[in-house]
Amino acid sequence: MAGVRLIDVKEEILADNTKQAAAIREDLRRKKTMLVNLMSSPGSGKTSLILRTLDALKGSIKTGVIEADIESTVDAEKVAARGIPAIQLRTGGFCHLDATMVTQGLNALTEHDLDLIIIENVGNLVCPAEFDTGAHKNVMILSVPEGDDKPLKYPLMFSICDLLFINKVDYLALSDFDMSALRQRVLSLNPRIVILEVSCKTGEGIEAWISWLKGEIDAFRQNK
Ligand SMILES: Nc1nc2c(ncn2[C@@H]2O[C@H](COP(=O)(O)OP(=O)(O)OP(=O)(O)O)[C@@H](O)[C@H]2O)c(=O)[nH]1
Ligand SMILES: [Mg+2]
Repeated sequence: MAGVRLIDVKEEILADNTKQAAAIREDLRRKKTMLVNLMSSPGSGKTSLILRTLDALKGSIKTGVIEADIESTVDAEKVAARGIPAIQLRTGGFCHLDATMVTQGLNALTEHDLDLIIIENVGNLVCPAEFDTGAHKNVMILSVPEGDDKPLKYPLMFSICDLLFINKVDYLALSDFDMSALRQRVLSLNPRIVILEVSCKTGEGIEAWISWLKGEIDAFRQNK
């Protein structure tokens, strides 16, 4: 390897991203807009959860949504149909959002003076966990049909989140999903994570989520 210069590009990319994410967090703190980053694998219920959240916050918390997908505008259309400011970021193949992409979404929402912005990250349990988006809170969904072994396979995502939804609990009776094993696996990675069992189909657990979210927004506004 004599004479060969090694440049660790991944570390450089992540370091630049971390700096920009910190700037986003600070800027939004000044504007009193809380940013929540929602992550999960494809189809676990991110958009369903966002729609439930928007319905519950209507009239009390001014909310906007940044949708991110490799292709299509279908998720942003569902949000916009509720009269909520929505931006669709098309990543064109990238499997996660980074702070630069989030900045583009935020710039497109500035006119709305929002209390809360929710990011629906690209459906993926791996890459989004590595890139700080500038969010004040990171939350994730694991749905029952995906299985209780996912914390063993994708530990980073479970380690960095403040809250975990176990969605699609209406499927529990049809499945071998072991809730207590799942909880143990998650809590051994991240003892402080809040775990909520929900169903976006029946509405079970949504009230507990809204109460957690409103508490976090209050604390954020008081700069706690
Ligand atoms: N039975 C059941 N179905 C659900 C639940 N939540 C979501 N779904 C269904 O699961 C499918 C995927 O839900 P989405 O909300 O689109 O999932 P997503 O994570 O946004 O998907 P991507 O954006 O493609 O990654 C839809 O058919 C939903 O109706 C639930 O709690 N129970
Ligand atoms: Mg979606």
